[in-house]
Amino acid sequence: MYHPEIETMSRPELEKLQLARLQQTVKRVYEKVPFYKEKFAEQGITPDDIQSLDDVRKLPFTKKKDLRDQYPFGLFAVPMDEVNRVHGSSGTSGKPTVVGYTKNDIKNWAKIVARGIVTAGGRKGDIFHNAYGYGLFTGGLGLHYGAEELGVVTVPISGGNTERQITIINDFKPRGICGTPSYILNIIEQMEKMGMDPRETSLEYGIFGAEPWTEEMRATLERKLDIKAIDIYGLSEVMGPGVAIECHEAQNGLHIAEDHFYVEVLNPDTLEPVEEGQDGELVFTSLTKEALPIIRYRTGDIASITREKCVCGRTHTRMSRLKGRTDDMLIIRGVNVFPSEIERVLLQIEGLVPNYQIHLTKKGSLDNVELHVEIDNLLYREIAQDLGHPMIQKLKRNIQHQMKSNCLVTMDTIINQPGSLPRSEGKAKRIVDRRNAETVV
Ligand code: DLL
Repeated sequence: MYHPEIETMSRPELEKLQLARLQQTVKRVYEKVPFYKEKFAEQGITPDDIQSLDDVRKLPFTKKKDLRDQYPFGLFAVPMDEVNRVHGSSGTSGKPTVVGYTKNDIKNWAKIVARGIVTAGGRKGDIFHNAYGYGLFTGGLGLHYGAEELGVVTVPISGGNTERQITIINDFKPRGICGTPSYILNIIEQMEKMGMDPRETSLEYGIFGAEPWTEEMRATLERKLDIKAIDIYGLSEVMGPGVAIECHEAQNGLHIAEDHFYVEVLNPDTLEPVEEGQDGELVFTSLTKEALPIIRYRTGDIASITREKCVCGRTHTRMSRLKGRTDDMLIIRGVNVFPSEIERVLLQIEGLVPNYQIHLTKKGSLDNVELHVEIDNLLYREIAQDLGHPMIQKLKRNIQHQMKSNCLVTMDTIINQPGSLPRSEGKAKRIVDRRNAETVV
């Protein structure tokens, strides 16, 4: 372990630390951020009302919209000459949400990520291939500073230029790799195209996240690369990568860095806490951040938590793999479907590459799902160009049948030729919403 004394702290000790840090954070935002001062006044509270961790529930929520409304720096709690770096997450509305870090924030973040890399099975001296995008996105620099803090040989390759990535992997022989699962798949596919066996690389572990992925995707990545695939979670508003990460010992839930983040799991409709083990929306309060402390940030991410003992010996609460987001649930003719369920089923069907898109269209006045999949050139080499071939038609019927019986919705399946769906270099775009653009009759 990287910080054994913190990672194995008893719950009462940890809670004591959390309360002290929470009180500091609450005081900081109350004094330094007018937005929070107003919100506290609306709720009729002052920092003195926070006397126990349960008192968190008296505090106001923060939403993505609040960051947008305060664009770019309105929620910062320090003067600009103390801000050392900014990051942003790309928004659909054009402008990113901007987050800021003091020198201390960057130091803490690096330590959290260093701890995370060790939790994932990395160690000092490893060669570490960082294929997360460098830039405003927190992935590249977040992992980079953590890797340097730990003392691994950090290869800042960023995303893209896949052939060069492969040359570097072959030549530098990294033990660890990180990137989005969809981009790593893209690298694997390119290796296969070049006649390489991806299982033959020096890689032993991968740290994957920043986008939804399933256990089935994990199995595919582990099998194809012969590595251990570790799930890492985070979001810019709360810090960036490293808010939680799986341990390589159990690969069963992501340990939340609870000395820095206080987690709640709430029913997104009633905003009441759900029972341990039940799914709900993750809500985080930062405990140590200086430039952008955040109170009860509603992530929109759905997961459950457990405080059961973990085989690795760490005591920090584990969150489940993300089940989805409150805003990505599809309602198709009255049936609720999460995209992750579609991925789960698709990846079990032989003959497809693990790359797909879900297109939402209109059929008359009803929402309709078109599932775009791609056949595996390795399995269907002879007939891959002939999409009318009886074997491919049989595959299509099988997909439709599996979807109907697992997701309870009929989905039009469009089989595409090998290599024709877009490949990801960062976060994959799995959902294409064409509902307002056209009407398919
Ligand atoms: O994606 C931070 C990050 C970078 C995490 C690298 C892990 C690795 P944002 O761009 O702000 O930050 O996007 C945050 O991405 O609210 C989730 O919906 C999603 N997400 C992040 N990690 C995972 C994961 C980074 N492991 C949003 N599984 C979050 C599923 C994830 N979704």
